[in-house]
Amino acid sequence: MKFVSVLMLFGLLLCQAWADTNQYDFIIQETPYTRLCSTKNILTVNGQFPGPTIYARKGDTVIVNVQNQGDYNITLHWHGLRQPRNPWSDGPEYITQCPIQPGTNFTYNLLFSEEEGTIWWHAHSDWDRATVHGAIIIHPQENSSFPFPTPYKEIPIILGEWWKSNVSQILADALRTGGAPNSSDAFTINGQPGDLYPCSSSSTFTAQVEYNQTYLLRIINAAVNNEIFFAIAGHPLTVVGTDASYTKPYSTDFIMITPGQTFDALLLTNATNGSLFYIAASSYGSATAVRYDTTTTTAILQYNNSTETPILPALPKFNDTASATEFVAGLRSLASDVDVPQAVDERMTIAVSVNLLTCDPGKTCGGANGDRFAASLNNLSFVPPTTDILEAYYKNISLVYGTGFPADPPAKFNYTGDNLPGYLLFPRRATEVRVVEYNTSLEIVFQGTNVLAAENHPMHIHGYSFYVVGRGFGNFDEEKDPLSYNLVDPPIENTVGVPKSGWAAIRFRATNPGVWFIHCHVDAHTSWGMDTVIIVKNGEGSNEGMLPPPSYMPPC
Ligand SMILES: *[C@@H]1O[C@H](CO)[C@@H](O)[C@H](O)[C@H]1NC(C)=O
Ligand SMILES: *[C@@H]1O[C@H](CO)[C@@H](O)[C@H](O)[C@H]1NC(C)=O
Ligand SMILES: *[C@@H]1O[C@H](CO)[C@@H](O)[C@H](O)[C@H]1NC(C)=O
Ligand SMILES: *[C@@H]1O[C@H](CO)[C@@H](O)[C@H](O)[C@H]1NC(C)=O
Ligand SMILES: *[C@@H]1O[C@H](CO)[C@@H](O)[C@H](O)[C@H]1NC(C)=O
Ligand SMILES: *[C@@H]1O[C@H](CO)[C@@H](O)[C@H](O)[C@H]1NC(C)=O
Ligand SMILES: *[C@@H]1O[C@H](CO)[C@@H](O)[C@H](O)[C@H]1NC(C)=O
Ligand SMILES: *[C@@H]1O[C@H](CO)[C@@H](O)[C@H](O)[C@H]1NC(C)=O
Ligand SMILES: *[C@@H]1O[C@H](CO)[C@@H](O)[C@H](O)[C@H]1NC(C)=O
Ligand SMILES: *[C@@H]1O[C@H](CO)[C@@H](O)[C@H](O)[C@H]1NC(C)=O
Ligand SMILES: *[C@@H]1O[C@H](CO)[C@@H](O)[C@H](O)[C@H]1NC(C)=O
Ligand SMILES: *[C@@H]1O[C@H](CO)[C@@H](O)[C@H](O)[C@H]1NC(C)=O
Ligand SMILES: [Cu+2]
Repeated sequence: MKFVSVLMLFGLLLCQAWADTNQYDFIIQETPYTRLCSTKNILTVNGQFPGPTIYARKGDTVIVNVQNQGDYNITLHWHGLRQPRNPWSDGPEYITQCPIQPGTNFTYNLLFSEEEGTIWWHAHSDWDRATVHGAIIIHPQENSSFPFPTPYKEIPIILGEWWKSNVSQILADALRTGGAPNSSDAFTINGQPGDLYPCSSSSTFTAQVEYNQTYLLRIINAAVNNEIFFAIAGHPLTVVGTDASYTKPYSTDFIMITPGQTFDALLLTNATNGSLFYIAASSYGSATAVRYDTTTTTAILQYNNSTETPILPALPKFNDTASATEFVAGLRSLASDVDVPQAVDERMTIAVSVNLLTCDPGKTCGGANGDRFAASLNNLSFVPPTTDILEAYYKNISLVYGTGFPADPPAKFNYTGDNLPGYLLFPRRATEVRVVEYNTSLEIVFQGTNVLAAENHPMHIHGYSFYVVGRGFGNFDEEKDPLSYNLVDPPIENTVGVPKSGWAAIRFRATNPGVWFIHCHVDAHTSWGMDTVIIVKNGEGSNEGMLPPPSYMPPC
């Protein structure tokens, strides 16, 4: 009798697990799309731009079968998904896998754990993510609820960036000449540039809303190279989450969102006067002397089928660092008892720089001073290997990477000083990783520098979310700055905007073994080498080691 009931219980659990296992088929293909008066083929998933939304509940497992029917090598990444012990499905090309080559398939296993809220998926090969991306919406577990009254409806807002010409060509040209990639021709909201661009007004995204309801906006910055200011005319927003982690409700007239980040925000539809309201976004471009796309994308918030002329919100100016800073300073995690490491086993300082590489003799390159643009972390400009680092680590294949990524900048200098010496411009090219023991309590201070050009860099870590315990301008002061850390309720993020000419300090405990990419989420900077990798070793316990690889990984 007892035996039978145990079996039944097991059966129920299996059923439960099965019911929570969702499967998606993603077909990568070239699809014609018309924007800004011209038609071109773009790479899509299932013909959609943005791509399909993945829905999950906290703790689910989701399987995504990818068939590459396009002409390019591609990989997909599940941005902000911790993937406990499972770097095999993380996705960055030549870091955790070799690409899915045209005409082949690969299956990703998405392991959801602590995340609840909004994250997203995107291609992680070259700049394919410009059009190959979509939302991942993680609802509370069955029978649990949001930590705020259940919203009436949800509205996804995916911010993107559009080039009239072939994005692969933009990247290829930039890498060939060493110059800056052409800036985009438009921003998009849910794939549409909006009324302020030619030929776009008939296809502007419109959110139909009812009066006096609360909507949950799931805002994702999928733009390739731009941080973005976002606002809705006449409607303040209440931020309740970022990067799939809840925040204390925070009322604001606008948000600043870096590439890679997400915000969940509540919108109360309180307009009574019959207007139409623009939802609008434009660049926060913090570097001087860099050409940004300064256009504004719009969507429409419409009540009662109103057809008035829409009202534009007041967005901060593209170079308004003060507004960007003020917004970010207000973010706090919801719980005040979050598990922030109070002590640190290991501290790293990572200097984040835009650099130059010497042009080949006798040639003139497209970067500053006739040299090539480059970028670095701790003066190392990352060179992607041709075999993926995860495989090399797992199988002990030598000469793929080194373990010499330094815990500190190789030479201290006045990182945010003016008129820095010229030798700082030229980094060393290498494929170096940092090896970290399991369960290390790690602090990383990302120190922005004024080498070549200072700007805000959105630093992203795969396989982890982290506590953003401090941010500031100027050089990080090891004595003074930790005194003002927030070790009580810092926001939990997977991408942190390191202030222009400033620093950001993060903490996390290294309990997710694997090979995890760390990089600036501005793709131009990623391509220039503003990247590195941490390898977190296995722990001793039975649940502290990397999962075995799946039976099939794409070959190099
Ligand atoms: C990819 O998957 C599809 C559908 O499961 C299958 O028909 C096809 O044969 C697979 N292709 C390859 C190259 O494995
Ligand atoms: C949710 O609640 C319903 C009704 O009380 C119950 O039947 C179901 O088993 C619960 N689900 C979970 C996952 O607890
Ligand atoms: C886009 O550019 C890439 C890189 O040069 C090239 O391989 C590809 O054929 C181009 N695609 C189209 C549709 O022209
Ligand atoms: C990039 O911009 C330059 C200058 O405007 C233009 O000549 C070139 O064709 C552009 N490249 C692409 C791929 O559109
Ligand atoms: C708005 O809705 C709330 C509850 O949902 C209700 O209490 C309130 O009276 C409504 N206000 C108006 C002006 O309809
Ligand atoms: C409606 O309200 C908005 C926001 O309060 C305001 O900007 C706009 O001018 C008003 N429109 C009319 C027609 O009164
Ligand atoms: C909605 O309410 C907020 C205050 O909570 C106010 O600032 C805003 O102007 C109102 N919006 C409209 C369109 O009336
Ligand atoms: C929309 O209609 C509702 C009632 O149907 C009204 O209370 C509200 O003021 C209207 N809002 C706008 C913006 O027209
Ligand atoms: C808006 O238009 C649709 C379609 O014409 C209609 O069904 C709906 O009732 C209208 N809503 C309002 C609030 O007038
Ligand atoms: C922003 O740019 C404008 C020119 O467009 C300039 O006048 C202003 O000084 C800049 N502000 C900052 C804070 O750099
Ligand atoms: C670093 O440079 C800044 C700006 O030029 C200057 O104000 C500061 O005094 C310098 N700090 C040191 C330690 O030299
Ligand atoms: C595609 O990936 C394979 C395996 O790494 C590589 O050999 C090949 O050069 C790649 N093709 C392109 C166009 O990058
Ligand atoms: Cu950057």
